[in-house]
Amino acid sequence: MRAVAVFLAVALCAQGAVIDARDDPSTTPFDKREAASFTGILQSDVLAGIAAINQQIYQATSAGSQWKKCNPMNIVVRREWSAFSKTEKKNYIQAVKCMSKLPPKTPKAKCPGCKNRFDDFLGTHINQTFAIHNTGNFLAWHRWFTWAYEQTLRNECGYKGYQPYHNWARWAYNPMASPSLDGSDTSMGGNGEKGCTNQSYYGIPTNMDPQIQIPHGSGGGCVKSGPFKDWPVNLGPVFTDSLCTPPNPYSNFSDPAQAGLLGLGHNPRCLKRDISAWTSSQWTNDAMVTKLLNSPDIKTFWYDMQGGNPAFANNFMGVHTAGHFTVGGDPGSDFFTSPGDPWFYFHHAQIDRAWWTWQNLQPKDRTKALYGTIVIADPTAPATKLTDSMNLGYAYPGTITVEDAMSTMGGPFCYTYI
Ligand SMILES: *[C@@H]1O[C@H](CO)[C@@H](O)[C@H](O)[C@H]1NC(C)=O
Ligand SMILES: *[C@@H]1O[C@H](CO)[C@@H](O)[C@H](O)[C@H]1NC(C)=O
Ligand SMILES: *[C@@H]1O[C@H](CO)[C@@H](O)[C@H](O)[C@H]1NC(C)=O
Ligand SMILES: [Cu+2]
Repeated sequence: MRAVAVFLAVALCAQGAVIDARDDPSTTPFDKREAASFTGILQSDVLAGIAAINQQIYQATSAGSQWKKCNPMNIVVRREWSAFSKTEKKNYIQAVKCMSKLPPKTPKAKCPGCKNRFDDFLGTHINQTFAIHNTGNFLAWHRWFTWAYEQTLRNECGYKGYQPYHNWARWAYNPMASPSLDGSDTSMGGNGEKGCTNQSYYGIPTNMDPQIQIPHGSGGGCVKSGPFKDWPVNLGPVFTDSLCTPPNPYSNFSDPAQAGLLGLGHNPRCLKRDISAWTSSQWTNDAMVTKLLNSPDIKTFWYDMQGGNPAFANNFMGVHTAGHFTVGGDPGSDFFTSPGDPWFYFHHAQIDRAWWTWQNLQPKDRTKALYGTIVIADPTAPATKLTDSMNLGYAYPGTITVEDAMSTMGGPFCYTYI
């Protein structure tokens, strides 16, 4: 238990020991409360801090054999990008670029457009899109996917650190000021140049039937500054919201010869972004994230994260879609191809952190809580089971079960968030 005590102390300090005197939230108007979050401590981070402590206590007291494999002595910590030193940032950036220079492991016949190791992950995500979004395995699969990407940065590109995340609420009112998107040489690149100006909005869920219309921001064109200005985007689109994206050579859904290849042809182009504070300020602010984390059950959490039920009605985007459309553009606006923008992994690490927080607010009841079916947005399909197997195609070897991915201290994992 001594180790736990040490961990708790560390976790408490890291969460910010100084809780400043703030206005009573119940009497502060909504907009003022939001502004206060900037200088004070985020409610969603307080919940994450409680979750970090709960998880260690739960694992120590009830997950006996697992605790021997993963405990505060060997657990690794994922941090926000703003907590990385300049050197740590440069090392991460260098490793991501390295992945784009290593040869792909996916056979050409399976993914003609996969040109590098980074594309292996993107190709897998495109190929499995209908089985991993709006499904019961959505969170588990993406937890594993993000972890496998982190492992690949470390094992194949010499990276010594861990996957950073983007704390949505912290930058919700000005995402372009976040160190991951400020365009500096220690960022993941900034906004795109002004472009795609013949398009006035991006429609959620689709341009044809928009429930929400995201106004065109100040970008839309290629990212032309920062470390990712020459970043190659090779695959997709499949379902992009950017009308300025040329079609993939394989994009005919009614051609049986293209089945299994949709979006996987070579379509080389620049990385485009249209960073949207309009989106992040409304749906990834601290109040929104805190509400999500206070979901009473997995069904509520699952729907709330992905745009409510029915999705995107009631002018509600949910943190998942809103995070993607915080960068938008191409490939960011295409839920098949979004991992073609390396910032994807910052967003999905935060998705994972939100799930981890929710789980560990009540670890006994929630660690294995599952909701959803095996087919995208199809409630009539068979329910996802803890015993269902998952794979990452050619991106990463092996299979694990959904159950293996329910805890960040179980299965192949041993990490926490600060
Ligand atoms: C906008 O311009 C792009 C070329 O930059 C073109 O491909 C696209 O079809 C245009 N969209 C509309 C709605 O006119
Ligand atoms: C898509 O494939 C179908 C079936 O092969 C074919 O009839 C159709 O013409 C194709 N559409 C386009 C736009 O090429
Ligand atoms: C796509 O999925 C199918 C079916 O699971 C699999 O056979 C194929 O190898 C996958 N292709 C890629 C590029 O991962
Ligand atoms: Cu995804």
